[in-house]
Amino acid sequence: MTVNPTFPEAIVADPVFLADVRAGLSKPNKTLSPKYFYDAAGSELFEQITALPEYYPTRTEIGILDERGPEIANVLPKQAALVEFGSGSTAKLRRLLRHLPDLAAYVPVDVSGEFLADQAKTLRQDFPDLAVEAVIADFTKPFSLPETTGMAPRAGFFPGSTVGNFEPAEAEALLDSFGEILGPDALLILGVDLVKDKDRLEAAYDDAAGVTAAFNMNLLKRINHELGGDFDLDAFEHRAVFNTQASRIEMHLVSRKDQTVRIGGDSFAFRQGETIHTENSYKYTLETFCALAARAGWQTVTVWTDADALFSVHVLRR
Ligand code: AVJ
Repeated sequence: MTVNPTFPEAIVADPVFLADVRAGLSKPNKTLSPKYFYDAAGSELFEQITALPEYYPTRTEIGILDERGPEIANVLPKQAALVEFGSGSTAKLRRLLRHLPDLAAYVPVDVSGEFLADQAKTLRQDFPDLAVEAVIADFTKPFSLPETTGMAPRAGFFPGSTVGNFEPAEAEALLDSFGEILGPDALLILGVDLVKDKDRLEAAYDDAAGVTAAFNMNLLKRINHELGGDFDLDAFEHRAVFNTQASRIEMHLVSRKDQTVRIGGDSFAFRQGETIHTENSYKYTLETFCALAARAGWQTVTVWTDADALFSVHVLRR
């Protein structure tokens, strides 16, 4: 989204968003990319999701990071640069930083420049000795680390099971690319959600308060707002199912009736019950994830889980 600075209300359609929406809704099995969930409203809804009783990943991962902070500090070389791929909120990083007084630099990487600038500012206030070197980039594409990180040993941080948003083959390519970006001998600390009971998984993505439903529906709101779409929000509903075969939670928006939706000059027909597949969230076992990491050239140094084995934190080395 580009906001005209003179007229903050005048939203100029993002041509890439438009092209992606057109392409996704033109397929026989309609799709929209989960990366479009995160405008300001969507990011706020995601923050609310992380606090839901059903959504165990965030609090479980934070529990593991708190408990294992001293061990993470031991395995990280002194004066390392920590590169966070997609630095949504700094909540997890802040927990880690309490244990890492010797970190030379923190390099948050995110596509949202505005968000990054805000974060960097408050982090610098709270951790005056830490060099914060924000990089505006899409972490799924190659990018260079700031020169100032120089020869510092590198560690990557990829929490939140964001890796689960990628197809396993893409996740493998992504981890390989992280290795290329970080350079030889790097470490990578990442959070990975684990396979578990289907009911528990589905509840985490279809909460009683309807926050995840609102998060999913926000995609349609964005299309209406930013691309001039005319989605009737009452004519779609949220669905989350665990696809056991593929080992992934799938989120869909289901058309409640036969209908046609217009976006700009285009129209898209929906049959009753037809869905837009908006997100996959892959769930791994410790074995399947370690094998994926190994295929991407990463050796597992340590894996921790919580007592109920809901979530895992992996430390990998290239
Ligand atoms: C941010 C991708 C880790 O898959 O659990 C939460 C996104 N979607 N509820 C996840 C999400 C619906 C989340 N990730």
